[in-house]
Amino acid sequence: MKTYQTDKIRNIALIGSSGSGKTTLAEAMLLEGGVIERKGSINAKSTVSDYNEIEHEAGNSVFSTVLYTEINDHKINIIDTPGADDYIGSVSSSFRVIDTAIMLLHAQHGIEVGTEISYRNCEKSKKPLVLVINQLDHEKANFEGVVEAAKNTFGNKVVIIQYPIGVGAEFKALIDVIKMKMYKWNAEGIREELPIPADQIETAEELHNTLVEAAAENDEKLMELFFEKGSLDEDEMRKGIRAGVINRGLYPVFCTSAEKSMGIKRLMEFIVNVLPSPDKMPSEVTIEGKEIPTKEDGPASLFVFKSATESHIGEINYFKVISGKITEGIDLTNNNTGAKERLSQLYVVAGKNRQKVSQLSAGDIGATVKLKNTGTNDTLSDGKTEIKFPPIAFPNPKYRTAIKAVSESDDEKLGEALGRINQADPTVIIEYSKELKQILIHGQGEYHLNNMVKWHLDKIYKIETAFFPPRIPYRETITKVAAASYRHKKQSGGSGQFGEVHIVIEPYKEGTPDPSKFKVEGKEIAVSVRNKEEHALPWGGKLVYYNCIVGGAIDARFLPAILKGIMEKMEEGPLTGSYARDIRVCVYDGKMHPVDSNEISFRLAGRNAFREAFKVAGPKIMEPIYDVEVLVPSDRMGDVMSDLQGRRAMIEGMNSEKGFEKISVKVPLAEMNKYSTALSSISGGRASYTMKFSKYDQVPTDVQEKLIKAFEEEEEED
Ligand SMILES: Nc1nc2c(ncn2[C@@H]2O[C@H](COP(=O)(O)OP(=O)(O)O)[C@@H](O)[C@H]2O)c(=O)[nH]1
Ligand SMILES: [Mg+2]
Repeated sequence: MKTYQTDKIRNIALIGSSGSGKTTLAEAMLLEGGVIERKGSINAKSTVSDYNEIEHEAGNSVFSTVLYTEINDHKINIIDTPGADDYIGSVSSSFRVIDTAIMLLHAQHGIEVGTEISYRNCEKSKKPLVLVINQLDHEKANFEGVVEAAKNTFGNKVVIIQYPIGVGAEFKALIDVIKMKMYKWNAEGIREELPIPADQIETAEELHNTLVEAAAENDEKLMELFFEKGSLDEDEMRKGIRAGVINRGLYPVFCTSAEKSMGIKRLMEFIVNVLPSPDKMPSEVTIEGKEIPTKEDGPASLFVFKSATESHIGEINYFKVISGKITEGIDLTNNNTGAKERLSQLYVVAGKNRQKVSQLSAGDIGATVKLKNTGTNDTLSDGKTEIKFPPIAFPNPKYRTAIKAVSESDDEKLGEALGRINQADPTVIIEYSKELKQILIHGQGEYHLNNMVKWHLDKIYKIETAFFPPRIPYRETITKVAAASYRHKKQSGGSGQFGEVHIVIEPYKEGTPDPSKFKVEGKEIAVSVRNKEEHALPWGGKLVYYNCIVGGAIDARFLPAILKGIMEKMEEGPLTGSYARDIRVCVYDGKMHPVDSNEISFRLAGRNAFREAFKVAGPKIMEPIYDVEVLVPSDRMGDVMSDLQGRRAMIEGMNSEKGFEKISVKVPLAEMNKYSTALSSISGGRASYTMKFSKYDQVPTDVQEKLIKAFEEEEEED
């Protein structure tokens, strides 16, 4: 494998909805470049890109796959991304290292939800975009319809570079309005370059002129030239198109049939002739804000964007060279973990195929193995420069499940396996919840966790696990003032235990003045505050603790013990065992025994007094509420809305955007269990959603009663 200099490298990602043909297109590009000799197929489970067993079972891409191909002395690094929303994580990391996104549109379906999602990701990343209308050999292909829909969705940045002559079984040729040539495939699939036939000249010229104008618009000098000459030559057009693509003012449209390898070579030529090399794009910026130019003669640095454990090689790290040259055997420092790493083997990777290389230049993408302590998001550089590049921004999780090993003896193994799965896919987040007493895994959808994670645990790590619905992190609080006293007394042989406390509790609200008297059930209790402690609780909200003891009824040294007892109950609320929050407690009286009083007695007295008071203080259960945003095709709007209403959703707003409705709602977490699956079945997989924690709110009375009852039953069982 030869080494490529920075200006001979192009980095692209294939994005777009599931089924549009990304993996098949990648395969066709590898074949065209001679990287593979025969073309695999999705149906025969033999593509280079979908090489994981899980992808064979699923029938589509689950991971982003790094691939490369070669054409005209250039190397094209391709990242084939999965279309399904569940696997969005690897799309985020791909965007981090590529320079241009190539978005496939299915020639029959045009703009799908997956297209919309891909487009939004692309906009966020501010990367240039090229459109490819694929499956033009499909019997229901509709080129004009798809272009029209694309213009409606993406605006008039959409500019045709190629159009097909005939679609479906008739798709045998396309006309290219940069080259002003016709490409025709004969019965053997061999491409011929022909002049544009007479009946197409008018259309081709019209489109050519539109393209020339669009190209000229991006460069003042070209614009002047265009006015002078009335046209631009091929080189001038390329220059204008490149400028337009880079500043995202132009989305050129190409035509392919990935399945039949039509239009592939021309697309690859465009990628190397017109699309930017890594050094033409904005430089990477370190966390400290320092620009690192993509140059071969700079200091060696690289960024790890993916790490995975693969069956035959173990751990493999995929990286992009940010600056300088990475040579075989180079010694680098991992600036995130401090590890000194020797990169004794360098590879370029095409899915399951790997090729050793001796050097990779700035801007190139490669892989290495056997590093000691390096993973996704780490920056490695030569000792002289201690730089760190910002981590990849992964989307918030929106689906969670509890998990446990069927056999307790596998607990440790499970922990390790989950750690590795998180390394390979950082959108799988592992949480050991002390509060819920469960291991939770968070991810992007039911499929993501119940299938992808489960599959790895079963097949790779061989751990039998059970998945079940996670508990909801409820909170408890009170709504009115209440008083209680409790005497803890125990006489057993020698020394006994004695402690008595009298307390008043009331709801805590930010900014209310300290108490001087309470009215409890008609009685008035006057207090004077001697000491105040304000505790911000680790689970949110506050506990304010007042010492209002008069006349030394209880020694000050016992007050921490009383607080400890109260905290124990705050950690395990009286209604459902959930955390309590936002309460003021005032200890105003009590009794001591000269011999028997000790810390444990006051801890227990405090705990029990608090529990008694809590029960009569109008206790309420609070539940987490999430902001949920659903993107749904207009024709499925009604079904999605009525489903949401069944989930106690509060509608916050609705917006129409280009055939889609964006619904913003607040929904209790307890009602979001399996939402991704439900939404998918209501919308035929055409909707998507995001969710984010918003606040805690009181649950309705009927729900509260159910929860208390369930907790009591659970307690009895224990
Ligand atoms: N007829 C036709 N089928 C295609 C074409 N490209 C892909 N396919 C088929 O469409 C299905 C989805 O393709 P795949 O490459 O997995 O799509 P991806 O999800 O975007 O990666 C597979 O069955 C392919 O064989 C094409 O250009 N024409
Ligand atoms: Mg795929």
